[in-house]
Amino acid sequence: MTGILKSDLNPILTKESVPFRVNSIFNAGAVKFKDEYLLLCRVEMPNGRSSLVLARSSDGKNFRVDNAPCLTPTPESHGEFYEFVEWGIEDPRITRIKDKFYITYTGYSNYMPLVMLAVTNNFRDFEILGPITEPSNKDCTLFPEKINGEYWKMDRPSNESRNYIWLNKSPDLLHWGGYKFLMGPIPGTWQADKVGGSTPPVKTKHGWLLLYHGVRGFGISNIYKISVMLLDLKKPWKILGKSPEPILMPEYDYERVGDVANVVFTNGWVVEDNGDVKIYYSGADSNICLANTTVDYLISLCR
Ligand code: BMA
Repeated sequence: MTGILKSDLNPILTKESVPFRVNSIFNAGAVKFKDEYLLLCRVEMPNGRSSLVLARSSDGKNFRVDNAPCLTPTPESHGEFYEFVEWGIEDPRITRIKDKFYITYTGYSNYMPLVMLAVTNNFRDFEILGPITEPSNKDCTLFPEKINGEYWKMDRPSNESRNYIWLNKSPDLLHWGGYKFLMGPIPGTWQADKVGGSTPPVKTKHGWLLLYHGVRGFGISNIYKISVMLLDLKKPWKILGKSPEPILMPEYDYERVGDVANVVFTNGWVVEDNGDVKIYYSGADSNICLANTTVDYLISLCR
């Protein structure tokens, strides 16, 4: 396949697909686990605070949402870390490291958003490891293996005028340092105001491949689009190439109309062994959609 094909089934999940009362379902982390495709979806509850729920599929296209959330922002689930998630948990990204699945997600509270880390090996029991940034920071993805003996993550510290992507490293996934600047917005373009990492990086022989997002503000509204970049395998703070143009943008009603208009946003993809890629993205912060492409095509856009 050359190109990026939005599925005819889109949106593949909406609030009507959820067996309990929610305001919306969107921004899912994705993984293949025991021959099933799992989406770890953000559900915004009617009170406006988000939890995470699993949706399951055998073909990667037709998903069934579980009857109840698997992770909630409560004192029971988060213990000593509850203060960081009191206003909700959002936008999970899943990285498999050996036989464990690490989940980076946004903890939202009076302190503003920060990055939380949890780990699971069965998607039933989640051990909350705590915050791995200070606020304000989000859009965090972990690299799936050590590079030069250390773990690496990408995140996006921000304030009113700075929304730049940084890399940093850790010996144990909990203590982070060795900061490296990766990229910032590009004035006058579709990514003029904000950029952030989207999907966890995947190793290819040409480099680390990942999707990222860019934002441009027009008047009172922001337009979110998605693009792709390739990072050096040994020095991941070096960008080998990126697509100058977005690869996914809001076009259809289900991407333009919803709680937040004109947004396509992704935090999960499944890269198959044969090079096929399933991008799970959300339209207008209100649903979950699928786009199909290949690793080879994405790499060709970066070179
Ligand atoms: C980002 C995140 C996402 C959301 C996007 C568009 O800052 O909060 O959860 O999808 O904005 O509203």
